[in-house]
Amino acid sequence: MENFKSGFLALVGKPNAGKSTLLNSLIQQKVSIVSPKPQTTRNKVLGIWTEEDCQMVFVDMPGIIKPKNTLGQYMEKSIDSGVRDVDAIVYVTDGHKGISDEDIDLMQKYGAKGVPMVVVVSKTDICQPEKLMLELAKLNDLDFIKEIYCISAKRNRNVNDLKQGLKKYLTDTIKYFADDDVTDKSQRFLVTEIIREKILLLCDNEIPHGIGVTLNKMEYNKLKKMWDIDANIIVEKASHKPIILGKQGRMIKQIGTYSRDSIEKMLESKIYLSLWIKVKEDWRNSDYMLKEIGYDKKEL
Ligand SMILES: Nc1nc2c(ncn2[C@@H]2O[C@H](COP(=O)(O)OP(=O)(O)OP(=O)(O)O)[C@@H](O)[C@H]2O)c(=O)[nH]1
Ligand SMILES: [Mg+2]
Repeated sequence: MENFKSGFLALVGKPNAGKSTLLNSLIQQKVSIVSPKPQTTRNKVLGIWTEEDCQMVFVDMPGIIKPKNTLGQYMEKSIDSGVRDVDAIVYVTDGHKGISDEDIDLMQKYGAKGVPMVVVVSKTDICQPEKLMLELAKLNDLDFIKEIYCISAKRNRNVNDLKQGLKKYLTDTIKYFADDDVTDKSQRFLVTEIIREKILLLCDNEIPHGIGVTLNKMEYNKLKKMWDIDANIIVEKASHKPIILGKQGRMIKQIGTYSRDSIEKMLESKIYLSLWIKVKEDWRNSDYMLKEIGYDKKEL
């Protein structure tokens, strides 16, 4: 089609800024997991929005942190490769928490890459308007910022304006994905992410950060008309196992119930879910385990 425009738009920012919530809101589908805990997203997740005359590929990134282990280093590399060759960088900041010096430094770092930068101030539904004005004043001298949008992804406020506004940055004419594609991730990946999301939601301490989820089996049982899913929850210390298990198995049961609910909605089918807890000491520094959760050294 003539005048067809396409391109990649990267969502970057500190952990917990609201990038994944924004991604889901932009494409009106849940493909990236969201939680109140920082460092929820670990892998780059694409969210694809296709219209008759354009295709926008949003790249949701892990929040930017100083790496503490091999997983952290992979996450950092994946952000650096993710902002390469994009048409615009969308820097997301949490308007409620406020724009920090670190945010400004990161905007300067990514703004210096020669790629247009758009700043999104998120969570305006919980910001006081007067405070928001003060926050925005911090951006006054940053000439490299092309535009600023104040949005609430949770309430879908201004998200469409942002999407329309981003269309002007698209530079390609190729249709990268089929009309009905919403993400580059497989259903298998999404299943493991949903389970991790529920653990992040239900466990209220540091343990969720040391957790990985892998699949042993995901098969459709034609006779029973349901998916049979068997997954491992990997913990990095033996002492974490009883916490995930909970008193009389209550925690793992709840993780299972919540996960099943969300996975059934995604697959639009009944599922049978088995969860196992496995201890793999220091797995966040193991290349083998990192490959299992989708980080292949060769692809970075
Ligand atoms: N009130 C409000 N909360 C929001 C909004 N957007 C995101 N949140 C909440 O902020 C928290 C973090 O959201 P995420 O989308 O997971 O943040 P993220 O930037 O992807 O975080 P990482 O993946 O850790 O980098 C969650 O509890 C969200 O529900 C918003 O517009 N309004
Ligand atoms: Mg995220």
